Amino acid sequence: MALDRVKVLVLGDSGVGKSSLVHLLCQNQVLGNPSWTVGCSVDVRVHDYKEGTPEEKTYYIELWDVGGSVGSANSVKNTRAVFYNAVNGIILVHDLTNKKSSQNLYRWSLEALNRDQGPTGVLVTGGDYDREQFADNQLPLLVIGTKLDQIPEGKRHEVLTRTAFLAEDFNAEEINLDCTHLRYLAAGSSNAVKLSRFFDKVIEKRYFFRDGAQVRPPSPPRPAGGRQSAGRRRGGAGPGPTR
Ligand SMILES: Nc1nc2c(ncn2[C@@H]2O[C@H](COP(=O)(O)OP(=O)(O)OP(=O)(O)O)[C@@H](O)[C@H]2O)c(=O)[nH]1
Ligand SMILES: [Mg+2]
Repeated sequence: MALDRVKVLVLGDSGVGKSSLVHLLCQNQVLGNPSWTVGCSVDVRVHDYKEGTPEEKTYYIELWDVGGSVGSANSVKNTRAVFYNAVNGIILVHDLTNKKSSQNLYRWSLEALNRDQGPTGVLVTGGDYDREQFADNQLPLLVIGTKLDQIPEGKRHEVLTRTAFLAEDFNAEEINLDCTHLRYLAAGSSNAVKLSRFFDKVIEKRYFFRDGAQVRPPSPPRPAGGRQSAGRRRGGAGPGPTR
């Protein structure tokens, strides 16, 4: 039986670790030797909505890993715009060792939400962020900081305080991790719980709610003694990596 699916964009500057993260999420493996993503690469994670409850149901989460090569030139942005249709959620990825990559998340999100242009077509934000631009945003967002392993112990507090503010700006939960180790997303960990909550939210917005009102009841309960399926992933699905 075909599963319902949702589309989640994975956005951020080139080199922050988007492909590494997606590989971890979908293949449950560390990506050995990543190269630049050209265009977009799609991979799929199998997610159990409300796992362990009577409403549990399995969905495909399509993760659209958009190459982060710089470009706010209209031609580059227009090329990326084809990936921004019918999006159900966005994972914003930044490199904890690189402040600029954090700042640029404002631009990435505004670009994907198509709010970065004034009526004149001029870019409204030059890195300056206006909270109001997100006031009516309904799309679930998640902020993920990578390369936690590269932050010296003594600087962690400062860096993590900064990223907490960043996530607050987006009204999003945040996860900070090292994409070169599986343990950061281990089943049952607080990161895994946050991730699962985010995907549940994306599914709810897509399938169960419109403008805050329920449009479709959650699926009927499963028979008692449902499957054990924590953090399952499906390999090699979707159009596959483009590299
Ligand atoms: N130490 C460390 N290295 C990481 C981490 N995440 C990613 N990297 C490395 O950072 C480099 C870039 O990672 P990618 O996953 O290719 O980055 P990307 O965001 O997909 O880049 P583009 O495809 O160009 O947009 C690779 O060498 C990764 O191995 C991390 O958490 N810790
Ligand atoms: Mg990539």
